[in-house]
Amino acid sequence: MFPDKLPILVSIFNQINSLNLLVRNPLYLYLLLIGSISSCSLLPPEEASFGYLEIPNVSLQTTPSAGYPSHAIKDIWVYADGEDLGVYTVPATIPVLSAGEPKRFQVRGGVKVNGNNATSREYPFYNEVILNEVVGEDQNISRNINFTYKPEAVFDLVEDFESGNQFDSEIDGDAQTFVQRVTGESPYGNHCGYIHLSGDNDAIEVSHSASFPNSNNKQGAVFLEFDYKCDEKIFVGTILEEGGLLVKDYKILVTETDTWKKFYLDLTEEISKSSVIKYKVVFSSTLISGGTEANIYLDNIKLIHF
Ligand SMILES: [Ca+2]
Ligand SMILES: [Ca+2]
Repeated sequence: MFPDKLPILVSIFNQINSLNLLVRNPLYLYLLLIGSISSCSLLPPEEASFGYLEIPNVSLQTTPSAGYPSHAIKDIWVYADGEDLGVYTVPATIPVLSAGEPKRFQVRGGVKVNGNNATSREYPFYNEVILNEVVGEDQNISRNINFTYKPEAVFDLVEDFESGNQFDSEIDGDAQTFVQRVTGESPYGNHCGYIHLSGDNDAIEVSHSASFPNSNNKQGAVFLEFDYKCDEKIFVGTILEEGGLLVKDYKILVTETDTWKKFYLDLTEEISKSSVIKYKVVFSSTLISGGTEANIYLDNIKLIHF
């Protein structure tokens, strides 16, 4: 490839020697640039050699302290030797230029945040996966990706309802509405949390027992993950201790779904503030007028920061 480009390089070098002319005459610089661009485009197209890196599937592996490995990694962010190759929906086929050369691929997990399905974000708590590969010309290399949580990720809360239930802090004042552990309803293990609303017991507002000190948070990203299935809307927010006051604020409304989904709620702005002394998260739901009952299932509620 290089010998073919040599005449072009020599030509550009000769033209750069006419620097005085360039400085005096911007039109000449413009013509030179146009000429150089056209010269490059004259290279025969067969010089570009492609191979393909295929990622058919991604998974998540967790240690026991990080709970059940449920995830909703829909996309991957891919880099090769530090160069951004773009965002690809899984299963992904990534064209790789300069086939035949060893490359170091960095693959990062992308998720939809705050219910916004239009954009993907690199999830800050998943390790990137490194693949050192030589993708030959016209070759397809297939690799499944197994993500893990970063060791520096701190889990304030991992509630999988398998051996208990930390969401027992009653706020709404109606003891008949609460999170109960149920069996056989969750695809993630044997148990999940269940909220039933009906009749006069039409509202729930509930939090977990422990409040977490912000002194333990490096004030980077903070996310709440949870799996859910519900036939009534759920509000999710924070209860923050700031300046001697408890401030409750709802951040997001989660809509109904008849299949289990995973939500990634970004609480960085709310919790990673120096004014926050302690924090909790809060779930709430109210039966819409005319509704007779609501069924809300929750599992794998994880509150994570650095
Ligand atoms: Ca569970
Ligand atoms: Ca209640």
